[in-house]
Amino acid sequence: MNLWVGLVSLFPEMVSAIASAGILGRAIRRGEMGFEVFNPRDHASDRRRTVDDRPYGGGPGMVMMAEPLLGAIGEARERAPSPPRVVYLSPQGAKLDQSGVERLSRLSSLVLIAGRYEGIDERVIELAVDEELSIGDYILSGGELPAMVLVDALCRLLPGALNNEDSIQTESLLDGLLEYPQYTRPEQVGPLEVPAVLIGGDHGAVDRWRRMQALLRTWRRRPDLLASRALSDADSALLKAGMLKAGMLEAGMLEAGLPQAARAGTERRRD
Ligand code: 9WO
Repeated sequence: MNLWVGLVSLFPEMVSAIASAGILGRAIRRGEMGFEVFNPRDHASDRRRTVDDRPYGGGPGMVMMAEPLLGAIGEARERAPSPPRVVYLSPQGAKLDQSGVERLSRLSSLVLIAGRYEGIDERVIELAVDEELSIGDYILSGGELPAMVLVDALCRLLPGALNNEDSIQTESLLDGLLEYPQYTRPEQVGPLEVPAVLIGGDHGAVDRWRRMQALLRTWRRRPDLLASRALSDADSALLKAGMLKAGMLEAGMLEAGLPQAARAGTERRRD
């Protein structure tokens, strides 16, 4: 097993459903990823199995109690094949990106905590959490979906999970660019035809076209991704040629170097 993940959640049926489908389900069934769910309700101390209580200081809603959570985290630690890193998914966390997923994929054991209600008792974070992560700036009804987003992203990086090294290599963001547009049969959909270069059989031309499309898309939609990365001479030339062809630039405009990223993203959206 490459990576063992324990997930602490009040909704085990919800996460098990996600964990049984698709590439993730296959990775778990094949034992490439270990995956177990731990329910804080099994660690409640009263007859009614209470896991939430009202916030000290007042205010709306309920807070997840420390002890059932700590009990479930403890059970997950015991089950983990090696001392795990403990991650709490919350809007207060640092933003997760592909490099963060890669870092976590190098661990051998990981415990994820999915919160519910208005959050968890802060002392759980102080006592048992190594790291707080967010998958984006929005509020959900619980941390289960963010936890499974992370698990899904992780499983794709494990050896054998995608059974296809190539698609990992060329995939979106893995070399820091957005993906090029893709087409399959038929050649014509309504008024739209597949770009001729993709049908011509010139594989070098296909590669250059795709790279140019990826660069153009990234320039227009996610200039922040280009700003933090130096373009090779070949990529600069491709981007320049693509921009000229798309009418984004007048000839000669680029002689002083590529325009600032700030100008990008203001262009019309169609490629
Ligand atoms: C709701 C709320 C209502 C009134 C006052 C304070 C409040 N805080 C919250 C809140 O943050 N609820 C969270 C719901 C508690 C933890 C689980 N929930 C959650 C996790 N929503 N969104 C996430 C999340 C996690 C990771 N990345 C993006 C979103």
